[in-house]
Amino acid sequence: MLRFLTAGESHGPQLTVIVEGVPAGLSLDARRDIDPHLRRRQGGYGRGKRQQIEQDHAEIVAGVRGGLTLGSPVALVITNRDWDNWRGPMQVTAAGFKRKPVSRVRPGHADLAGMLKYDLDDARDVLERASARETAARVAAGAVAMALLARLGVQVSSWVQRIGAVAIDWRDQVDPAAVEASPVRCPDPGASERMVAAIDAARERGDTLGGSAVVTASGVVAGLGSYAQWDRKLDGLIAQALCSIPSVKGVEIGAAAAAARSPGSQVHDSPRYVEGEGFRHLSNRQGGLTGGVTDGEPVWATVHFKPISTLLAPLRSVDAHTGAEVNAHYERSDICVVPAGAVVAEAMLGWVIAAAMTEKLGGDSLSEMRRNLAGYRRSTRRLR
Ligand code: EPS
Repeated sequence: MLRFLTAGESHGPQLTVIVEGVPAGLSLDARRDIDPHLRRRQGGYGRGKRQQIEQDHAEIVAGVRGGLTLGSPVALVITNRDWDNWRGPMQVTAAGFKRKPVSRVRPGHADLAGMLKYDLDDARDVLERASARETAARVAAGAVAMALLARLGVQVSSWVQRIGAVAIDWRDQVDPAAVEASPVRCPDPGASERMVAAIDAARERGDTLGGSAVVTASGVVAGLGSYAQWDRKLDGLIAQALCSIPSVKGVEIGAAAAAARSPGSQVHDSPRYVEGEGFRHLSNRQGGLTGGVTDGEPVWATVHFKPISTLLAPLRSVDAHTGAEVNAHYERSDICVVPAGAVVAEAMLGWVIAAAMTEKLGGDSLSEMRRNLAGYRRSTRRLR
């Protein structure tokens, strides 16, 4: 079983990730396989000043020897450079600690719900962990999954479809170079410019913007997941993983919203048998998933992000200590995180697919997985 756990506060010393169940024999190098994804997550037009402080790098501290995974847990550490500025407020020990509680909770942030849940009188105790900083740890875990997926013929990618009111139509072919070249990870240069202008205008107003990103996994074999039990359906697992990303309030598998508006005759993907290739579909509106099981087409989903909840022009809110109506707390913030969120969505989709492949193919060693994949592919090409 593949699983990962993360720990770390946004302004604490470091983020820590433990990835368990990585097969033995996978070549893994942090600078080659993980850091480029961390860098992509840090980018994107509309980020705040924090990203000028951090230069995320993952250090592998367990589970790899001589460049190859051992089959034991892989442990990773990402240092928070900003810790140097927060040693006082974030100190671990009690002696000499002075608390300056944050009580003007932000609408749309976990501040208030977290204080109520854990009986805390300081929103900082909540916001340090309910921070998108945690997504750096997820991207590191996802990068390990993607290193495995690359050896199993799967590629994961993403692109931004909407920022605020600026959107482009859905497309099934996207030039990855155009996405990487865009400051907002949008493959259309004209729309990219309009998105950048929309972010600038939001910044001027002291406001924030959300949007939507498409995330795709290609090269996925048919038969991952299950139609037999609710908690093993892969579409459900993908939706959970993507919806758990901070700011995400909605996930569509395939062309779900369009399907809801259309008659059945225009929605379903007809299968065909292609000699030498096996079963294929003439279209892929179902997002590569039928009945909770992959059908051999690329898996794709659209992730909808709400605008982030820390606004320079603060929203009216409440002081959690006094109950008085006040302006919400503000230190500094991002304006738009959709481009970065798309990279996090890649990590989460890659993670779920890698976990499903490990379950299907046996995950003790990479050689075992590759052998089983080759045998499985042969059997799925047969017309019975
Ligand atoms: C975040 C607030 C900002 C973001 C942070 C998430 O951090 P700070 O409070 O230090 O300015 O930059 O995101 C990251 C640090 C990151 O690496 O993505 C929040 O409140 O969620």
